Formats: sequence, structure tokens, C-alpha cells
Amino acid sequence: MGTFPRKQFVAAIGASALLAACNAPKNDQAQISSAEPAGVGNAPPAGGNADAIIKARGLNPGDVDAALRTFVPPGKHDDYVMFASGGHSGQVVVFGLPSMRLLKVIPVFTPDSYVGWGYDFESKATLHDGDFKDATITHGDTHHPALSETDGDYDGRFLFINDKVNARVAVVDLARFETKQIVKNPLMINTHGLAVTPNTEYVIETAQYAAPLGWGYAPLNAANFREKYRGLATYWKFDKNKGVLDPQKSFSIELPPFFQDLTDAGKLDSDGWSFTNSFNSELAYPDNWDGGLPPEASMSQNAYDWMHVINWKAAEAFVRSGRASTFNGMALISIAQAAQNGILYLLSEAKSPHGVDVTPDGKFLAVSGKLDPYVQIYSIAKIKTAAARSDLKKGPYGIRVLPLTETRIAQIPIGLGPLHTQFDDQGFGYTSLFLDSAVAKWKIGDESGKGWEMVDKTSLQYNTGHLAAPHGDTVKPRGKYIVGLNKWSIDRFTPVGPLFPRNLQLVDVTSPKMGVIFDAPVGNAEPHYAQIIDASLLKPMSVFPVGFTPHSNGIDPNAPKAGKEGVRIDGDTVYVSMTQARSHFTPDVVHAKAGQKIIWRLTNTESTKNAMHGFAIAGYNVSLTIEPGKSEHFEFIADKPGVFPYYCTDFCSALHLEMMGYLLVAER
Ligand code: K7E
Ligand code: CUA
Repeated sequence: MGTFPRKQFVAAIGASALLAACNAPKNDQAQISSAEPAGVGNAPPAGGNADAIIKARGLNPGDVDAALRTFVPPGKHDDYVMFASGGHSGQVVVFGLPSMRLLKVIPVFTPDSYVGWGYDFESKATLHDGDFKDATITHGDTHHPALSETDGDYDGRFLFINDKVNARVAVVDLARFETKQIVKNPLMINTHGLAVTPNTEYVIETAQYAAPLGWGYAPLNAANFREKYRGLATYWKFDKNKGVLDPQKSFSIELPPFFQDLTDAGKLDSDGWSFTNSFNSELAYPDNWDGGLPPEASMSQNAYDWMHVINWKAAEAFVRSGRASTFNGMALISIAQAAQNGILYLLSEAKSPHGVDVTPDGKFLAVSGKLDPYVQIYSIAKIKTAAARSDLKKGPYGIRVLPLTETRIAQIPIGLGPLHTQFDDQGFGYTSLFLDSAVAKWKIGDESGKGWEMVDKTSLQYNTGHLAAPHGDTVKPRGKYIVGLNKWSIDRFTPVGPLFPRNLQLVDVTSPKMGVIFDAPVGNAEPHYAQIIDASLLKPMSVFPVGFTPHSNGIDPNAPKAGKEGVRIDGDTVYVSMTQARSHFTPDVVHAKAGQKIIWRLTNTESTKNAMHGFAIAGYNVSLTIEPGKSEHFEFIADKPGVFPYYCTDFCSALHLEMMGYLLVAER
């Protein structure tokens, strides 16, 4: 093009459509309302004939009913948004309800070359914050998403998610739908449960497989397992203003080496308490190798396991009084301290428990044991009354035991393999049945133990894990739907090879009889748990102010600015200050010499909604998607001489293919 001005070039080729596509007006978001997008394809087909379609497609009236309940017309938005864990993909997957449309995948513990997560300097640093000792971990096993709460209800501001395998917790900022922070638990190797307190004072992370605290070593034998292996509950303090977990103000409670599992926080009447179940009251460990039982047999011999009942407000006061010790930089309350100061109690629960869920009024606990066909109901008022008694018997590790007979008020027979419970707005609980592959609906009764009964049951396919309901674990459940997060899909979908999709099933609960109304295959790892929020509570940004960096959640003073771009060489470092906008990079050529370090800053200067641009370069492992306004930076050593095209990876305009440039790395 030589010196031919770009504007004249566009005019010269003369296609007004092309021009419009290349230089779309900066204010086009004003022309497109978010609720009613303009454009073609939004009108229903003319002359639709429902009867003919029903006949031609072989549908029955139930199919049509289900279709109408889930159908969200093109261009219309869903009422609810579901955040599902991405299992061992290390991600969070976002769906709209009731359409079950996939809206977004948020990378958390795993690098992602679409979003550019783990490729730019800032997100790499966030991933490094989750390092284990010196090892950078690039996978995660996400289990339990937990939305931030205000007054016991989701507030739409943050999402927390844990990594079971590496005991990490991440904060996703819902202003950006982007991971903001990752913390590694300094005491535990792995964890499982995650829950928030009603005003997000704390994010509670509980252990799974016992190990020496502080990532230590102790040979595996009965004595060591009893004395040196430990469980844990960590209360991560959340700083709501900064939107980050504050390890300095967080604390942990040492627990016996029972394998802690799910946790729920008390609310309303039971605020200040948390409940963590566990399996392996046997204190068994894997010794099949040495002639003993395999772990699954040795860990399920006892008829009962132990629930940990924790008064976290008492624990917080204990830490503030300065009596806790510190281990690996975190305040730690020992088992003895917790047992002697009204912080920790044990309570029997049916064997191999999984779910522990507090009812919306904060008055009752629903506990399910996988090997027990009941939902066990406990009164939290009775738990608190029992905890205040001075004559409680001591159980394992000197921890006082709350009497089962005084606290458990009902047992609802529901079927095989009960796991997890959610609630609706009509006074019902819904519990998944893993072995029955079903969901059971039961009525919430009263304190005297009356009125707790199953009212309905419907089959799901297959092996349901968690259930999710709109605001289903808050003080204000919204009802309407239950989503079954199923493990297997077996015969539900067109075959796609031996790795089958998981199947999420949407269940309508507005009628007395529940029914499956939609199957949503997920081509991703097992989505263990999900939370569903009223979409109107989410207020994400749609464009960033130009120069925005997530690192400081504000304008980066070093962000490249339009008109001020350039390449500066200082010693052996090349500083690139680059902008991108439809349909060019400025500058479009970067020179370096082999071995020089390149510090490359890139701002997308667009302010138009959705006008993202990609950036990828051959040979140097960089891939980014930069949203309008955002500034990112990455660094590498230009150790390979050669000619390296870089280009925009997002088809952003009619001249997208031309949106490219060269990095020229000369031999020394
Ligand atoms: Cu049941 Cu990790 Cu909640 Cu899986 S967990 S199902
Ligand atoms: Cu920018 Cu394609």
C-alpha cells in the first residue's frame, strides 16, 4: 500500500457494505437494544402450521408441552443463568434457563487459548498464585460453584469455585465473567466442599482425603493415620470491597482424619454455624496392597459416620483473641482447642453421607447417606440446645458428641442412593437419587417431626449427582425448575465415540407431577454441581473503558493509546506498544534480534459492544481474545530467528483476514 492513506483505500474500493463492515459506527450499541436485537432471522417463519409439524415429526402432546416450556424464541433472553462446574476440565460452564443454551465457558484453573487465559502476563500470574510448592498446576477439578450472597440470597457479584484435586479456591468476578483470583490452601493437599456464609463473610472450604497438614510427609500406617493425618475446614475471609479472598484474615480448623465431604452454612436462625459431613469414621486407609480390605470396603463398615457441627462465629472470635497458632501463614485452631471452646462438635449421620443441606428457613438440615435410603432431618434448634449442654459425652479425639436421638427429628424414605438436596418456594425439598437415577420431592415438615414426607418421584437418566434449582440453596428459592446433573447419558444422544456426553436434564416442578422437559448434553467433564441465579441480578459490563486491565480492575497507565503506539528498544528488551481496531494492528511490523526479550502491550481501542479482536502469533505460544477497551500484555524471549506472522483470530470485519502483521526476528 505504500503511503496510500487507509481511508482513501477504503473509499477507492468503493463498496459501501464493506466500508460499513470495516468501520462500523462506534455508537452501534445504541442502535441495538440488548433485549431486542435488530437484524434478520428473528421473525418466526411465516405461515407456521403447528399441527402439520407435530404430525410430520412424530411428536406427542407431552413433547409439545415440554417444547413450549423451554422454548426461548431467537433473540429473546433466558430468565435464569446457571453456573455449572466443569469437573476436571477446570472450568465453569454457563447456561441459560429454561432454554439450556450454552452461553459461556469461563476458564479458571486451566489455560484456555480462546479467552487467552494463561497466555497473557496477568492471567499467568493468577494461575501461578495457585502453584503447589514450585510446581505450576495447569489443571483443576472444579466441583462446587458458590455464588456470593447478601442476606442469604445470591447477589450476582461473584462466583467461587473450588479445585478438589489441588485444594484451591478461585474467585470469578461476575462484572467481567472472568477469574480474578486463585488461592492455594497452604495446609491441605485436596478438598471437596465449598459453601459461602449468608453475607459472604467467609467461603468455607473443607478437606477430602486426609493427609499431614502443611503438605507434609508421614508413612502410611494405622498409628500415623490416627495421629499425623488430618482433615481440615478453612474459612477464607472475603473482602467484598476488593472482591478478593484475604488469606491474612482467614483461618482453618484442624479436623480428625475422617474424610470431610460436603459443607453447608447455616442461615437466618442458624447463621454462624456450618455443617460438614464426612465418611470413613472407621479411620481406614488403603491397605489392600498389604493384604487388608480395599478402601471402599474398609471405609463403609460402620452404620454411622460423623457430621462436624462448627460454630464459626465462635471460631472467628477465638482467632481474633490471638489464641490460635499459625501454620504456613494461616491461623489454625487445633482439634483440642476447637473441642474445648465450643467450636466443634460431632453428630452421627447415616453411613457414607454425601449431601448436607440447610432448609431455606435455616431451621433444619437434610442429610443423605449414599448407602441409606432416607433423607435424615435434623433440627438445628435442637442441635444448638444440645451443644449448650455441659454433660455431653466425648467421642473420637475428645470432641463432644451431640446425641442423635435429641437432634434428628425425621427420616423420609425416598429410595436408593440419596445424595444432594435443593429447595423450592413452595415448601418442598428435592433430593437426587444416584442409584435410582431419580429425583424425589418431599414436603418440609415441622420441628416436632411431623409432616416430612415424600410426595413425588420422577426418573432421570442416569446416575444423578447434584440437583440445581433457581436460588435453591438460599433463603429465597425461586422454584419452577430442577436441573439434574447426571453422570451418564448412555443411549440419549447420537453416538459420538466412547467418551459420551454428560447429560443435564431440566425438570419442570410447576405441576404436582414432575417431568423432564429437556435434555442438554455437555461435551465437557462432569458438571458436579451448579447454581442458578435470576438473570436480572447479573449486571456484567459489556465494554471496558479503553485501557482497562483486569489486573488492577482499572485503567493501566502503561496501556497503549491510539496515536501513541510504537516500538522502543532498550538494551536487550523490545517494548511493543500496540493497538488493535477494525481492521489493523498498529504498528503492523515489529523488529527484534534473536535473544531479545519482548514486552508486548496490546490495547483493543474499540468501544463498540462485542468488537473483540484476537491475537495469535506463530511459534511463540501466545493466543488472546481482547474485549473492546481491554489492554493485555505478554512477554517472551525471541529466541527463534525467523519471520512470524501475527493476526487477529476473531472474524471481526470484512477485512479480518487482512488484520495481520509481522514479527521479524533477525539473526544476531
Ligand atoms: Cu456429589 Cu464433588 Cu458435590 Cu460430585 S460431588 S456429585
Ligand atoms: Cu480483528 Cu479479526
